[in-house]
Amino acid sequence: MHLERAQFPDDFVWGTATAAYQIEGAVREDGRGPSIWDTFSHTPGKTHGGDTGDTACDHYHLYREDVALMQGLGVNAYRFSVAWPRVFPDGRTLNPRGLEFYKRLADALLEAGITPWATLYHWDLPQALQNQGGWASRSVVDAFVRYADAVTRHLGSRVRHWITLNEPWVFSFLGHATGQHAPGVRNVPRAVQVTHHALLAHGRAVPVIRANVPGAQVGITNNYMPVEPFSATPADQAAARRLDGVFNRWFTDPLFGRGYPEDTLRLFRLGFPGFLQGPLFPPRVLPGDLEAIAAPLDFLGVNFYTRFVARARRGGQPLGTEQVRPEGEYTAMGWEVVPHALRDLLLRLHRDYAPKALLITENGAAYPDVLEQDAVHDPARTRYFQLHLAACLEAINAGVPLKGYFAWSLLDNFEWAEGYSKRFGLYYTDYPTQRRVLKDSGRWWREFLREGDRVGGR
Ligand code: IFM
Repeated sequence: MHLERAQFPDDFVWGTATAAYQIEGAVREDGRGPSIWDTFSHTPGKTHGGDTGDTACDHYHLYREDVALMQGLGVNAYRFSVAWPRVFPDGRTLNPRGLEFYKRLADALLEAGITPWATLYHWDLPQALQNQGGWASRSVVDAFVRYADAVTRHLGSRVRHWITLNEPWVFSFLGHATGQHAPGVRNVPRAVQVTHHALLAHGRAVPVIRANVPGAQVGITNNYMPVEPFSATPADQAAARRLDGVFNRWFTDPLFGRGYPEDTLRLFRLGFPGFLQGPLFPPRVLPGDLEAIAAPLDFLGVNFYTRFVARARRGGQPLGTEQVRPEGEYTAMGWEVVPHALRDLLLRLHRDYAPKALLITENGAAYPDVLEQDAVHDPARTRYFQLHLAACLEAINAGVPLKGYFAWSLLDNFEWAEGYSKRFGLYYTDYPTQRRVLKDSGRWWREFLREGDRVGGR
């Protein structure tokens, strides 16, 4: 496979991504309050081995070193998230010391010639707001807008690129339906209501961010799960369509002014005869909500890892489908490696929604890395990146306005319910010493990005 940086547009954004709770540690420093992930990870049985983000990668103290690592890789952008509980520890009172950290981080990035891309919400809701109902309560929308306002007013002179939410599907459904993530609720109607509050919080924050940040570029990041039918039978096709509604269209149609998809609304209202009994759980949508959610975006952020192959199955299974796991390559998360699904997804998003720009805000893979004398040999991860970059290139060449790619992740970190057992980094994190070791995949990235410089790719 021939792949070089110069094949991509000159102004392509090349970055790595992380999130606050996954890397920062320092959970009690400078006035930070507890978040739902502190509570959840400290609850016995919720995370692998009882792991918590208390120390994580100690990035709060090592951020300068970490910026130097990015510089070493040759990236021109870095996507991080701001921890809401540092900024509003009790959900109400602004904590200027919390904001200072992000000012220092942004300054270090700018000095290093790396453009900061900030995500406002990557799953760490202040526990104080959860105590008032969290994302299930409509009052969270005002709280989020207030938070977005404070952060962008204070950081807007340094950070121009803003992502409101990371993966609303995940924090809505894994947080409130299956309970695998914080706050660990298992209540499907509540999860559906959460999706609406999340999208509304996003839409209401967009104009506020624009007003605070000169030349702002504002978007949202969805996790996309392309769903393919197991066979061409009408039953399997219908099953795939149902899941596509819940995974993908529910979170994209309203952003682009189409409201919630009718078939998924019907599913939530009535269920499907023979598959799912209803009535179930329509979200409460007030007049004006859908208009707010459809606030124009500068870009759509795409997190892509794998696809879902769906087969119809009556009874028992959620949404009348079961997942088929085809023969093939899988990562340590048990996720199938399917780069063609990324290309097809980008083509579809461009065709169906025509966003001004698309960015891959996360893509990457976990493998069981082993540190051997200061080296980590991870050829499968390098191949994963190469295959997915090739898929991006195919989409670009077919006319998709794909403007950037952020590798997940800069360094191994706290993988939520999986704790530290899953490693996604370009740098290996040796947690006992906090030493970072560049993996072979990171070396490949460094060469790839440098090569582009030599042939004039910047
Ligand atoms: O680590 C997560 C990240 O926080 C959100 N997207 C998926 C990644 C891998 O699971």
